This record gives sequence, C-alpha cells and structure tokens, in this order.
Amino acid sequence: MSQATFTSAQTISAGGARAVERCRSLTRPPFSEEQDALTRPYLTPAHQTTCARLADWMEEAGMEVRTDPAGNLIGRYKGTSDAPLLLIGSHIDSVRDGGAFDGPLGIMLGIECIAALAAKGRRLPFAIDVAAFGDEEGSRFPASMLTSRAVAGTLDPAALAITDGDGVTLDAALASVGLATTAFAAAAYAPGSVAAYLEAHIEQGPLLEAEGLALGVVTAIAGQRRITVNVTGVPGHAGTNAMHLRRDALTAAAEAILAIESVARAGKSDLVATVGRMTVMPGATNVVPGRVDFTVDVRSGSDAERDAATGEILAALHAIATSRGVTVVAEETQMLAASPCDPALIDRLAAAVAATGQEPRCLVSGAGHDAMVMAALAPTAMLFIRCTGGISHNPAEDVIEADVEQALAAMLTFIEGLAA
Ligand code: HGY
Ligand code: MN
Ligand code: MN
Repeated sequence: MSQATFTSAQTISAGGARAVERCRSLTRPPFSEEQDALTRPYLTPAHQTTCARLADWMEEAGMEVRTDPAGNLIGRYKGTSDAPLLLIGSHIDSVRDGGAFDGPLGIMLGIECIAALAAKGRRLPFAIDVAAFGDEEGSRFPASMLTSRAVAGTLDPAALAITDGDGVTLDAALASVGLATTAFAAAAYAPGSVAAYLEAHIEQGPLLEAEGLALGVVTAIAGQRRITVNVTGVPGHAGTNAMHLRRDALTAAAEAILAIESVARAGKSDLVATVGRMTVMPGATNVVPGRVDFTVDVRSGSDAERDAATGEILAALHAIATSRGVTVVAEETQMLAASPCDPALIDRLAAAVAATGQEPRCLVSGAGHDAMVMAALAPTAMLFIRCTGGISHNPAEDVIEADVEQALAAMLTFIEGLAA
C-alpha cells in the first residue's frame, strides 16, 4: 500500500484514544463522498481511500493486508499454528450523513488489539484476521451485508445483479476498482476455518447510557425484512383534477405509511417498522403525483413476530390500493433471520467485561450487524460500547474514550481466554 502521510492519529499512543481519533479522522473528504458530512458508500472513491488508510494502520500494527474479491480489506496477524482463526470485524461503509463510529470503531479496536499483542511480541496459537467489510449498510445498493455474506459463503449469486440509485451496476462498480462479480464468491472463508467471530460496535441505543454502563454483551441480533413499495396512480393537473376523481399516488402512500406505523406500534416492544426513503414522481408542484416509491424496514427479535407484522403491512397496502384505485407493488429486497450469539462466547465475553470491573450487561441488538451474517461461518460474539444519547446514523454520534479503552481491555482478555 502507498505510504500515506498519517494524520494526528499517529501522534496519539496506541489504544482506545487512538481508535477514537482515527474514527474521527475519517469523517470528511477524501474519506467521505460529501464535503460537509460523512457519506461513504461501498466501492466509491471515499471507500477506496479509506481502505488505503486502514491498510497503512493494519501494516503498522504488524498485519499482512489484502483486499478480497468482494472489496473487503482484511489484515492478518499470524499465529503459531494453522488452527481455526479468530476473525474480528465490522464495516467501513456508512449511511448518508452518518456518524464517525458506526462500523469503523470495531475495525479500529481490532487493529488496536493486534498492536497491543505485537508490542509484546505475543503470538497466539491461531491467526487473527481483522476485516473491514465494504457493504453492511446497503446505502448504495438495494441489499445490505453483501460483502460479509460473501465472506460467510452464504451469498446467492442472483443477489449480485443489482444497480445503485444512479444506475451503476454492481459489476461496473467492482470493475472500477479492479474486481468482478464473477470472482465475488471467492471471498468465502473455508467452512471450519474460523473458530470465532468477534465484533465490537457502538450500541446505537440508549440502554447502556441509561444504566451508567460502558459495555454490553449482545445475546442476539434482531431479524430484518426490507421491502420496496411502488404506488402507481394517475398523474394530473393540480388545478383541474377534482378531488373525488383523483388517483393520487402520494396520498395513498401517506395512508400506507401511517398504516405501517400503527402495525408496528401495536406489536411487542422490540417490533419496529421504518419508512426511510421515498421518491415522488414527477415531483412538480402543480402535478398530482402519479408514482411513489418507498422503502420499508421491519425488525423484531422474533422472526415469527417480524413475519406476522410484515403480513399485516402487506394486507394494509392491498386494502389501501383497492380503496384508492391505485396499484401497489411490494417487492422484498432482503430477509435476515434473527441471529443468536454463541452461548459459550457470550459467557467468555461477559467474563472479560467483568474483568474490567464492570458487571456484565446482556442485551438484544435492534440494529443489524455483520455478525448476524457471520453466524453462518462461525460462532459469534458482539461487544457493545455506550454511545452518547444512544444516537447513531447521525453526525452527532459520539463515544467516551475511557469506554473504548475498557472495550479494548475486554477484547484482549477475551482473546487471551480463547488462546488458553
Ligand atoms: O440497519 C442497521 O441496523 C445497520 O445499521 N445497518
Ligand atoms: Mn449502521
Ligand atoms: Mn453498524
């Protein structure tokens, strides 16, 4: 990798403070596609520049670095045997106008674990890989977690026939960085080659802060379903279309969105549904909208509840289409099953948290993570770190350096426990 000039992060000694500083140093161009916000979609120049910077940090920590066929950046810290390895990972892509820590913090903590081991000349009886997954958010292409699914070996090749919002195919985006969809599946690790997957991540919720705790141990990750909905009515003149004759796609969508909200509100506490993106066409002030596309994200800790709620939502959409004389087409773009973490690893991580002097706090993750995909390849463990106000997917996302130091200590205890 090119020898980049390091930012101030290099002047900070190794550890949690450096991990935090490095996350903060990646929030603007050339590490973001936006001038005044952090937006780092998969396979964009910002993603590539960020991987180059991460590669320098990984090499500096003592790792050999490679880019895999799915565009993930992976560093390896060799062990003293070829035993199944420990994979530490998180994602380096971001949502639009995201925060500095959602994803990168888990990667930087992985690098700090290796730096701490290398500083002591410590080699373990297994290798440790640190993976920067290129696409967890699905902020560029319709599906998410493409690249961790490639590593886990669970990707259906049909899932690669996708196009981003600007009409760029995944194939063209990969070709722009010298990769190809035909080789994508070669990113898979061999079954049995990974002993455990560990991901450190901000909680992205308020619980740890509310209870005055720095760290949490994840027991399971909520399942998700993503649906794109297309509402087609009849565009018309805003001045001459009588209200009772209209087939307005936007008012139909508005009724649908409130119906989605009420289904979720009626469910158990961890059932959530979100309409996060909507386009209105033709989008002119004096035209009755003829077409509306919007996304639906449904989650629950129970797949059965998630599926029941999805069924109610689809029934509501159908009833609205009939009553308003519009056409509604709903297409599922993703289904991710709820993913329990490994009981033995939960116990091991809880003991590592206790060793930092904090009572372990177990909790379910409402946010999705690459760990839910990696569970197909290896037993998984997730360490949550308090984030200020529980805020995430927001530039105000923030952490406390001491909490990140504490997370690093817990991860190193966890790693030594695996070695023992
Ligand atoms: O959507 C999620 O839960 C994650 O941040 N990608
Ligand atoms: Mn996220
Ligand atoms: Mn994340």
